[in-house]
Amino acid sequence: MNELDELAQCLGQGQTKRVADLTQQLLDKGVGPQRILNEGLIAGMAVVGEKMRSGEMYLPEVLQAASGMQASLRLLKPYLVKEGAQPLGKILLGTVKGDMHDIGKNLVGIMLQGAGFEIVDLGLNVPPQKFIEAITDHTPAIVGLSAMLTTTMLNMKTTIDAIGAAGLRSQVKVIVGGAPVSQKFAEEIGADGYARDAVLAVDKVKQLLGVSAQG
Ligand code: B1M
Repeated sequence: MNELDELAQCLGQGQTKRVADLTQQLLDKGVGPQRILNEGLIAGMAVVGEKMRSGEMYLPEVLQAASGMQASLRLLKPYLVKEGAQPLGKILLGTVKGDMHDIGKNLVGIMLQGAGFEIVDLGLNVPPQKFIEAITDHTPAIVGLSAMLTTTMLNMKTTIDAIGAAGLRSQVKVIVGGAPVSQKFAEEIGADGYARDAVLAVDKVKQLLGVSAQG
């Protein structure tokens, strides 16, 4: 088995330390962080998702896998983020109210930071009021909402509506993403953009802010 497959397998088995060690070994060997992410971590997490759906894996085991992913992402982050560049704009990020999934949102934050944006991360389970306060405090150009459940994705609309009711909607563009979210849903709830993954989120933010692809 190659080390990327082993990384995916160890992630699914909840071997946090081994996941971190393998990530470091792969980086030391010069394997690119995007490959480690896609062929190791995301591939491993997809298997975890399938096992969760089929009832083969339970919540504590999924949490353990998530902790391995977070440990590995901490090691990958410096390789994915360009330090010292002048920020291209400020992005407010958060997982909407009721939703405890933050790995995808964290990855979106890392990729945006890597592309030169300043990130204000409100974390997970963020109520609309907290987004409103943060827009007032930080004046971001873009607000990014993440949701991973078909139930909590509805809170994206609640959040966008609350931003509108607070009179702040014209000050920010809103992008949405997460496994159950689609372009159609984004349009229905009045978001300005949708991105399927973290790389496309960078493209969408650049497009909305008129920043060149190289920028
Ligand atoms: Co949860 N969970 N979970 N879970 N979990 C899913 C989402 C699920 C699909 C699993 C399944 O059944 N197959 C399912 C949702 C079903 C549905 O609603 N349709 C599910 C369920 C049911 C639940 C609970 C209800 C389980 C229970 O309690 N019985 C519960 C809900 C808790 C809550 O939120 N209130 C629950 C809990 C958890 C844990 C806490 C144990 C853990 C999360 C830990 C954490 O995040 N810190 C967890 C995990 C890990 C998963 C799976 C296995 C993996 C999610 C993940 O991290 N993927 C997931 C199954 C799956 O997705 N295959 C599942 C890796 C990550 C890199 O991808 O998050 O998709 P992802 O992010 C991508 C894109 O979506 C996109 O870019 C990211 C990077 O490319 N993206 C954006 C995300 N946000 C974006 C924002 C953007 C743009 C793009 O712009 C702003």
